[in-house]
Amino acid sequence: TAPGDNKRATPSKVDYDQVRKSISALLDDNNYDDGSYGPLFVRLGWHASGTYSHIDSTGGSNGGCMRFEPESGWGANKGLNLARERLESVYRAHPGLTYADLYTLAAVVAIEEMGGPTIKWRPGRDDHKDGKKSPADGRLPDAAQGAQHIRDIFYRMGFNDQEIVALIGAHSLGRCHPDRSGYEGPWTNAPTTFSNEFFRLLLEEKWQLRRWKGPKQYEDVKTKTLMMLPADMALIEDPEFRKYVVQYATDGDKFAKDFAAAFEKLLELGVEFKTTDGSRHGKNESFWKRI
Ligand code: DDH
Repeated sequence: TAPGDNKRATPSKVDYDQVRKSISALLDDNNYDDGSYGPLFVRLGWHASGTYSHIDSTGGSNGGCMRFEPESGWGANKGLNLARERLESVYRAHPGLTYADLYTLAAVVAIEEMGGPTIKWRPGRDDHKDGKKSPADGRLPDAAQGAQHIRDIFYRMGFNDQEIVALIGAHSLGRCHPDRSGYEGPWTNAPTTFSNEFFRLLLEEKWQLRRWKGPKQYEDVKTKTLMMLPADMALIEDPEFRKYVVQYATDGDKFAKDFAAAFEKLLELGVEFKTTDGSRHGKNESFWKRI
């Protein structure tokens, strides 16, 4: 080989087990939120991917464009700069790793480390050099809206009602921050543990409008410490969504399994993987085993 050929490692040379370990080491921090960056990493992977439209095949996690304007400045992405900054050391330690792969793998590792299911993940996302290919703002869901809006947003990505409910079960994790979204508080009593608690609480607690100066949100009548967004309440108000809320509230294993499948699909929207057999979209089991 000519001198200099191997200066930059190719993605297949990246040791993704080591990348996973580097991400895991960044999760815990007693001075941050509930003691973990995990929920923020999950939101990062979701917002990187959730811009996809199957109508014109734009958006999605490929490109890693959230690190550039305009996506970095979108209201919906407020606070995610903290996740990207925290992951910067991982990017630097692994030549050949792309931001686009890193943002999605961070979400996968966070879910697994917080007790969630194993999610199939594979590398292959490219980084764009700027944010020129980012779609216009407005592709991520608005928490103030209801079932119709949720369907508009997620059908555009190619999801059905069951997948939508499973995905939003990620609100078992994390909390709302007044300086980011304007909303306040956690959904569950264990915001750093992946579980079906979000669905159980939706059905089992009584929810009332919170009286405060902030945006319209709900609080549990009993303790007033937990919250629901209007868009969360839509999952029990809409009969079709509610059917799946009931299923997942009673069967945590089914939720974990369906979530893993839907989240894997989410992270791959719009990504053209170059597989070893030359096919572009094919799922290549042996490739997964190698990473
Ligand atoms: Fe979400 N989410 N999300 N969400 N989300 C917020 C936080 C987190 C909506 C609104 C909000 C998903 C779907 C929806 C996570 C994961 C996922 C916040 C608070 C708002 C508002 C942000 C802040 O103030 O810090 C709406 C609306 C929807 C919808 O679909 C209708 C999905 C699909 C996921 C996913 O991961 C698959 C996570 C995790 C958080 C907690 C972040 C944190 O910092 O903690």
